[in-house]
Amino acid sequence: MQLPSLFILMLGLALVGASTPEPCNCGEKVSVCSLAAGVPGIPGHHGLPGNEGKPGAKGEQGEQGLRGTQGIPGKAGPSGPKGNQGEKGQKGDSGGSELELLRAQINDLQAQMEVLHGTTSLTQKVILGHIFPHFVSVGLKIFVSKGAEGSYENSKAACSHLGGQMASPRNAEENNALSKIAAKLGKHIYLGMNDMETEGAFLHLNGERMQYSNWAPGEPNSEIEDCIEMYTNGKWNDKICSENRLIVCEL
Ligand code: MMA
Ligand code: CA
Repeated sequence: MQLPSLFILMLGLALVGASTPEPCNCGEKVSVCSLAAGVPGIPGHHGLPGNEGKPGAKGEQGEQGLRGTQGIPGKAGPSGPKGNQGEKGQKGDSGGSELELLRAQINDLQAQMEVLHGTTSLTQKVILGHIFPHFVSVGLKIFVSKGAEGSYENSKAACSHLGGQMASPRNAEENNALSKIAAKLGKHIYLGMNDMETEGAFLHLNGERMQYSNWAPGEPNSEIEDCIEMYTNGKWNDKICSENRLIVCEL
């Protein structure tokens, strides 16, 4: 070791020995304390992910899927030996095998849709029947009732609470379907339409002008009767809105 280096080392050692370390009061002198204790190192990196877990138990076998659609035709086989020439045939229909294939696939889809429609309408009946002891389905509409009664405003609130609205038949088919519930329970039903705003101008709940009606003879006959009740025979009568009538909603 050369002399200047040795000198520097000696000087360094003397300085370290001379400094009496201060008592550590970390609350007040953070920088001094951390110097005395050594600067903390940079946190290490995250470890690598652990090994993969064991595979879970095998699940139960699922139900059989729906029948698939017809596949595209396979490749043509090798040609056979040449046959004798036949008689000339009649002119055939235009279009090729691709069109026939599409037709077959559409037929397939139609058959599958019929099966699906059957199962969904059955499921709907089972589920709806549990919630609503009285219901009738007509086109895309379903009239439902739990058998409870209420005023026009009560019924309106109850039906919107269900996510539907008061029964509002818009044609003879719907009116006939709804009348079956009235007849079965022997009760009158308030319909959704009313002429509260303008006497004689019956409106639907969405504000549309009423197009279809099935008034009983002589009805509507009163300015103070702003609501409509359906009789058990399906005919309509304008009626005050505060009576209690069978609550039937449409979904
Ligand atoms: C009669 C008839 C109706 C009217 C009710 C009121 C029973 O039917 O006049 O048009 O709405 O009375 O209760
Ligand atoms: Ca009336």
